[in-house]
Order: sequence, then C-alpha cells, then structure tokens
Amino acid sequence: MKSEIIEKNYQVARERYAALGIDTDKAIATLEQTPISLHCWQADDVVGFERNVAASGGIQTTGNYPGKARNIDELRQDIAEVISLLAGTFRLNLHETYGEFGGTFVDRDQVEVKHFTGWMDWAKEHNLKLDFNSTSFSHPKSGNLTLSNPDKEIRDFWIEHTKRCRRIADAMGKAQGDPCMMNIWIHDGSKDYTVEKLRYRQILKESLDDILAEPLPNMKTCLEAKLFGIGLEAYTVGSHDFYAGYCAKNNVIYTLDTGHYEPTENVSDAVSSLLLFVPELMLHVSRPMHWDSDHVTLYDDNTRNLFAELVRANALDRAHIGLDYFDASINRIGAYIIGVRAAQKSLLQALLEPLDTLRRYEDEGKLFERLALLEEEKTLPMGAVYDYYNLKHGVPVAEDYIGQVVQYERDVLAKRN
Ligand code: RNT
Ligand code: ZN
Repeated sequence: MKSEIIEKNYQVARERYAALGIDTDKAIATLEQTPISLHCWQADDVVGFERNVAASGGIQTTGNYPGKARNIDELRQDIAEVISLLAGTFRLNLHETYGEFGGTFVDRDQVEVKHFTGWMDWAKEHNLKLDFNSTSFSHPKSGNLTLSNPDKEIRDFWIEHTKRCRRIADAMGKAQGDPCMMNIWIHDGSKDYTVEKLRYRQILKESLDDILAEPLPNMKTCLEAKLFGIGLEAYTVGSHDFYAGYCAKNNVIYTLDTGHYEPTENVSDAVSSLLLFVPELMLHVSRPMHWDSDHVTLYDDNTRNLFAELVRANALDRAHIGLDYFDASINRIGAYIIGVRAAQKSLLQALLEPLDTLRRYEDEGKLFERLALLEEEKTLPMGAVYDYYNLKHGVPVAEDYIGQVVQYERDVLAKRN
C-alpha cells in the first residue's frame, strides 16, 4: 500500500478525532506500549514437546492444516515470524509442556527451572517477556479430576506439578525483571450430572490454598474460570462463581477467557464487577463459537466491548492481555496475525472513544445524545489510524500481511511434513 496515502489518511483521521477532543498520537503511544501475550500453543495445536499427542482433557483442536511446528526450533521460528509482521510490545505465553526436555521424558511432577532456561535466553534475545501456565491436561493422570480429585495420590501429583510451575514462573520473572503471569486452568468436571459438586469444589479450594501458600515475589498467579469443557458438559469445578469467590477472598488475579461463558452473555460486563474485588485481570481474548476457545479472535462486538470496558474503567494497568485459541484448520501463522490485529484494533477503537463527551451526556441524562455518539464512533476512521501505526513501525499495513504469510507458508511451512 502506498505510504503517502496512508499518511494522508492519517492526517485526515487525526483532525476528525481532534474535533471530538481525541488525541490519536496519544492513542498510538498507548497501543505501542500495551503488552500482548502471544500464546505459544496456536503454532502446534497445543501439542508441546512432552509426549507428542493431541490435546485432550476438556479441550480439543479441530483441523489438520499442514505446517504446524513440530519441535522447539520450528516453534521459535514461527513465533519470530509472527512478531516480525506485527507492531507493538509482545510477551510469550508458554505452557509447561513446551519445556526443553532434551530428548528425555520429564513427567509433570519432575519439571524444573532448567527446562526453561533456554526459553528465557531465547526470549531475552527476542526482547520478549515470558508468561507461563501449568498443564494438567493431555496426560494419563488428567482424567476428569486433577486438583479436585478425591484420590490423594493423583491430587498430590498435580499439586506438586503446579507448585513447581509457580517456581519456574518465579525464575522467569526474576530473569526478566518483570513478574511472570502464571495461569492455572484445570479442566476438572464431569460429563454428566454430578451429585457431589460441593465436595470437589471444597477439595479444589484446599489444593489451591496449599499451592498458593508459597510466597514467590517474581510471579503472579491467575486462576481461569470456565463454563464447561469438551466431554465435561454437565459440571465444571472451577466455574466463574468458584473463582470469582476464591480470587476475591484471597486477592488473586482472575483470568477472564472470553470463550468461556454462555453464548448470550456479555462477558465484558464482568470487567467492572471483577475489578472491584480482585487485584488484576488476566485476559484470554478468544472467540466463543458455541464451544470453547479454538476460534481465532476477531474484531467483533465481544472483543471490542471487552477493550472498551477496560479503557472506560481506566484499568489497562490492571489488565494483562493475552490471546487464547488454537485453530488447526487454517494457516497457523495467519491465525496469530488475525487475532493480534483484532485485539489491537479493538484496543485502539477503545482508546479513540470520545469518552469525556459520552460521560457528560450520561451525567446530564442526555440519553439520545449518548446513543447517537456511541453509534457514530463505530464508523470513525480508526482503520486509518491503525494503518498509520503499522506503517510507522515498518510492518505490513492492512491486507498486505496476507501475501507475507502465504510467502512464509511457501518457504517454510510447506516443507514440514
Ligand atoms: C481452556 C482454557 C485454557 C487453555 C490453554 C491452552 O479452556 O482456555 O486457557 O486454552 O491453557
Ligand atoms: Zn483460556
């Protein structure tokens, strides 16, 4: 795309927004500095490097598009490619199963910091900070219950795993001089109607109390709620209410995955409620397409509303933005770019909202005026600002990335089989 046109469009957009009292340069600066954590698992369908099996335990990938990353080098190559096509500040979000196990089998209750020092070095070289996740799915001991399992032996295995993961996250945080966000999601639940709902929740609470007891200053633990899992449709131990209560009571970060709620629920509405009672939010920006989170994040109402609520609550500094989806049916590099760009556009749109005027209208009871401006802001030239942002950083503008992704597919992905 011609850079003169993009620059010209930006100047027009800048004036248009300025007329509404909005500083587009300031919005661009905020967009530049707001980190987005890239989930490593889109590159290889959540397989990882432990036992090379498809994801199981409440989650599932569908599709077999060729070219997925088969080992740590390919995964790193893909992540580096993704980042080269995007402007902004990025982090990399790893699961425990993506450790560097050096060809030996390391079970989940044996994992150590040393399995991630290679990642720490790589991340540093690529100017990325790391986030982390314990992994209790895709394992023979996953079953239907992990941390909430009444069987002490199985429960202790996962408690040990999760404790070790917190220590690894702490080492990452220390190495990078910035806290590592560690997410705990467990699929625990039941396919059919459950009688002892309270019992499993009681056990999960006790397991979490035990896990979180160790003070680790360089990491922050986040707990992720879910409505249901695949094969676990009737009951999820770690439901929204469970974690909202747990996090509020224990001052723990709540992970809001936009793919995890009732299809008709407006997930963004949870932001302002949770922020009153939990210290921070971790966001898994995803797309709920009837089930779970394997659809690529889009610039849709859900995503836009989420970012609008964060900006309206002035809470960008209390929110950690991460993506979470795993689509195996399209070019996986392209899936990353679409999702990150959707999140960035949604954030930018939120930053460009004429909030002072909207607030004033609301205060003064001018509800027609508020609704009219909310409608008008939707078609303001945000796209021109976003194009300029990408141009300024020397990365592909608008649809130009499509050709680059296809080129990478031809040069690199197509040679993997
Ligand atoms: C699953 C959760 C969880 C996972 C990742 C792989 O429903 O959303 O965050 O997607 O940990
Ligand atoms: Zn998630």
